[in-house]
Formats: sequence, structure tokens, C-alpha cells
Amino acid sequence: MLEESVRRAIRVDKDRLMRRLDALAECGARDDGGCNRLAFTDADKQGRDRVIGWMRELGLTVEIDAIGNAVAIRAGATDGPPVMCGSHIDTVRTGGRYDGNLGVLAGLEVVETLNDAGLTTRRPLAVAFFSNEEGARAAPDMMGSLVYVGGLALTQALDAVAIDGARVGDELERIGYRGEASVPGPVPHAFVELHIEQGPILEAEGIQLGAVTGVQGISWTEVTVSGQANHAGTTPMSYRHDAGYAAAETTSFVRRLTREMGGAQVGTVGAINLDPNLVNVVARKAVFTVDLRNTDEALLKKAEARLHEHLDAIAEAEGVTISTRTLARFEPVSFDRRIIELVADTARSLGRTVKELPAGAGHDAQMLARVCPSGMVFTPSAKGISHNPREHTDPEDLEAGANTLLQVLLALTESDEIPTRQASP
Ligand code: HGY
Ligand code: MN
Ligand code: MN
Repeated sequence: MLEESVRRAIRVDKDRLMRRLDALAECGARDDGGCNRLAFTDADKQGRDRVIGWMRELGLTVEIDAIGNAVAIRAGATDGPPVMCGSHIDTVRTGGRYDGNLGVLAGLEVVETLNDAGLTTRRPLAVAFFSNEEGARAAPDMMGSLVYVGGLALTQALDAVAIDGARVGDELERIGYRGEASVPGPVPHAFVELHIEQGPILEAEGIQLGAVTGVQGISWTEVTVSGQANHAGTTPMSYRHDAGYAAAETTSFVRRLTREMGGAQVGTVGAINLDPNLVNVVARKAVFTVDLRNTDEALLKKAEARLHEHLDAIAEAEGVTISTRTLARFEPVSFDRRIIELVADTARSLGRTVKELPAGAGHDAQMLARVCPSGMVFTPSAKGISHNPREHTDPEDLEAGANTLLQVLLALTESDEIPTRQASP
């Protein structure tokens, strides 16, 4: 059992954390300083190889499972389920260097800090990265952690087809990360994910850390519109069955819908592909995605219903046929109140300001919350920018996040039960 005064005194090495973040950013580096490590690509492999190399250098026992999740274990004084931290190291095409990477590399920084101090935690500690959290190349997002907790069958994940036509299982084999460990994976004692907020709230309110209360609901739909190719010059407007128009009209409908609904409702048409995609041809086909999110499940359902009503109406009006396919659908998730309060109290004990807030993005923690007490620590995002090479968080904020993660993990490894906030006398 770690002496309380000893464990409360140790701190991470900010410069070492920054060096690892910069070194990982070299994998799939973009010219503009961002990262492009779409899941299961060569760049993803390069990032995986580098992180697993660090895990092994730190003396961790690394297990790779059948969907490519990596779990690195640091032995404790006792056996049993580890306290786990981690996140993801795949990125979107226009990724920054902190989304996901921070949670994994801060976990390694925690391990190295404990190694340097010669400290052995009571419970084992695990640092994980989960495959394909982004879901941008192959849906759904949080694919690896969803398989890890038994929420998605391995075969279904392996048979998922990427936007470039590749099969996930084939890509996993190709990059050499179809591991031996079985899924669902072992249930941790608890799970804590450090992540950048990716939104503007903490920075706007001048708050240094976030104790995340949960994750909003996510609805991803792929819409396929089939119209009729025709000549852009000779075809009277009343004769047209224009798939491109149906896609564009739906894009503006999604924006109107979010304005009408207000509150937490957000909506995005992020990907549109037209066929034949030529200047002088009325598009015969459009395939596009609609991303709807809300913290309230009933309102998210309402938004989905409104979208489908709109699609029926535009199909009728334009004389096109429309089909839809659900790419991902997750209800809102609430994290364990004890972990939320542990994060908040720990941040304050480190002299940081902190607020409770929900996560706007999906996270692996929302999947681990299905099987064990889970929570998240947020650091501010400069100007709220993310999924953009300009994503930035000040090193001091990253350090505060990593020290909060360190202390939360130690509170969990050294206690019998999940600590609860002491009722004030
Ligand atoms: O889409 C998301 O919220 C996450 O970045 N996968
Ligand atoms: Mn992320
Ligand atoms: Mn992301």
C-alpha cells in the first residue's frame, strides 16, 4: 500500500510527456503540423508500433486483442482487475496531436513516474489504446472499445467496410495487429480517460480542468439518393431528378433543424459524394452522412424522426429514391458519480479550477462505462478547435491533466472500494 503522503507528492514530467506527444505526431504527420492516422492504415501501424515500443521499454506486459486493442499492464502488489486508463491513437484525416493521444501517453507518463519513484501500486495499473475510436474510415466510432466490452460482435467489426472499400479484418491483418487476446476483454476495476475537451467551454470560462459527467447521444446515418443523370443544359428544371439537389437541400435542412430545436442539438453533414460528380451532369447519385447528437435521448430521437420525414418529402418532391443505413447509434451515457467527484476533488486538491460538464464527442470511456466505474478528465482546447491540425492545449494544462490522472488512478489503485466523497460534517 502506497504511503498517502508519498503518493500525493509525486508529479509527472511535463517535458517527457511533450516529447512523447511530439514523437507520436511524427507518425502520419501532415505538412501543417497535424496528424493523419486513419484507423488500420500504415500510419496507424506506425503509431501503434511506436507506442507499443514505449510500453515495452517501460516494462509493461502488452496484450493485443483480436480487434487490435492494446492493453499494457504494470503489475501491482496484488493480483486482480487493474485500474485502467487510456484512449485512442487513431486520428481523423485532419487530426491534431492531442485527441486520444493525450490519454494514452499520459498513462505511459504515469507509469514512468511510478517507475522512477520505485513505487508499486496495490492494484495492477493498465494503459490501453483502443482501435478505431474515430470511426471516420470505418464505422462505428469507438469500434475497438465497443468490441472490448462485448457491445459489438468481433465478426461484425472485422467485416465492416471502410469508406475506401477495404474490409477492417483484412486491414488489421495487413498491419499485423490482429492479436491473440480474446474479446470481450477482461473487465477493469475502473477506467479513467484523460482527453482534451475539443470544445470551447473550459477555455471560455477560464476553468483549468473538466470532470466529465457523461457523453451525449450519437446518431450517424448514411443516406443514398438515386436520381437520374441528365444534361445540365438541356434538361428543364421540371424534368430533373437531381440527387445533388436532394443532398444539398438535406444539408441545409439539418442546419435549420438544429436552429429550430436549439439546446444541445447539433447536426453535421460531413461527407458528400456525388456521381458522376461532373460540372455539366445532373447528379444521378449522392451518398452522404448525417451526424446528429443530443444530450437528451428523446430529443435525439425527435431529430432523427424529423430527418426521415424530410427525406421522404424531398424524395417525393424531386422524384428520387432515398435509402438510409445506420452507421452508429449510441444513447447518452452518464459516468459513475464517484469517479466524477473523485476527478473534481483531485483537481481541486492540486490547486486547479474544475467544472463538471458533458462530453460532446464520443469517447472510449463511454463504452468502458458499460462494464466498470468509468469517468474522464478534460483539459481545455484552445479556441475549442479539434479534428483540425490547429488543435492545441497549453503544456501546463496537459501537465495538470496528467497529474490529475495520476492522482485519480492512485486513489483507485490504493483503495478497497471506489472512493466516495466524504459528506461534509
Ligand atoms: O465522433 C466522435 O465524437 C469521436 O471523435 N469519434
Ligand atoms: Mn478522441
Ligand atoms: Mn476524435
